[in-house]
Amino acid sequence: MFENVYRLIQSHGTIILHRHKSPDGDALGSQIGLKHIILENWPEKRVYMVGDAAGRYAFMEDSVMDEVPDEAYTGALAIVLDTSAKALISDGRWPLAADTARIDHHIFVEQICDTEVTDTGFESCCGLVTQFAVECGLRVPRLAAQSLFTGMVTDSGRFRFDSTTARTFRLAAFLMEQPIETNGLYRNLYANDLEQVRLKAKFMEKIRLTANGVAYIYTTREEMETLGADLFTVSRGMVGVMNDIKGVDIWVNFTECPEGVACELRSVYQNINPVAVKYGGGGHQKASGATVADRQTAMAMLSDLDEMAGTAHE
Ligand SMILES: [Mn+2]
Repeated sequence: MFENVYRLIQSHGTIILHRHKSPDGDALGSQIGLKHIILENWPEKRVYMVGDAAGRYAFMEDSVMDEVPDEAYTGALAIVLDTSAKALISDGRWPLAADTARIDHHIFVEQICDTEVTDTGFESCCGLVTQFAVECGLRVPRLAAQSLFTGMVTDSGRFRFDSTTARTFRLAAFLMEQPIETNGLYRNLYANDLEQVRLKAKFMEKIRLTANGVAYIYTTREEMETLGADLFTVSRGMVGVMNDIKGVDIWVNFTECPEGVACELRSVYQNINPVAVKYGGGGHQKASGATVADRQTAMAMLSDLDEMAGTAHE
């Protein structure tokens, strides 16, 4: 599957690694991981990582991006990782490279590079990069293994999401041949600020249930002003307080915002995406979002979800 990518890497002295904007653990993990696999196996090559800053993943080792002049792209190979669309690539200079390649696990949107390896059967792009190393018999040094493992963990919800397969564990086991530090990794990923823990406690108190057991939280604009937290922190950040409640298989977080009401929908078994789409939103089968005009529309969405919860999923 990776013969062409292997040949491209082998035939270029300079390789510049791109990934999507606002990087997550998988984007950075595949970038850092591939960099150190290349350097370990071809020490004479120059490998650069470009893109916006690591943000909340700045704890990852070697996650500071390189300052690369335009001239570096002349004759170089650019590899785009973990990105499904051109508009999402961080650092738009990738077409300046002599050759381009992409490794990705998202649903196919468009062709971006001359050579592409995309496979939605992988839980993460890090899984694909690990598969590349295994298939090509490349050495994977500790730092590469640590980075790739991080991306596998974050994109698979710590090996919990449906995308997790036997292969995921085989590749994770291969990476764990290296001395990966998991305790510190999980601490960095899951430890919250005390302030955030207190905010979560407030939101747990706000959980309500519909007749058929859909959990929901509704936060008004007045409450938002008192909380002093931004929309993302409340809407995306607090929907998780309804995770893992026995008997609750569908839940939704409503947050009033200047555009109306932000809705974050989640489910364990059922496909709630059509409900999000019906109200002008989108996303995935078990995690979707929409912004509706007002409280009344939000409540109409809630009753649609309640109706769905009333029908057995088996
Ligand atoms: Mn990914």
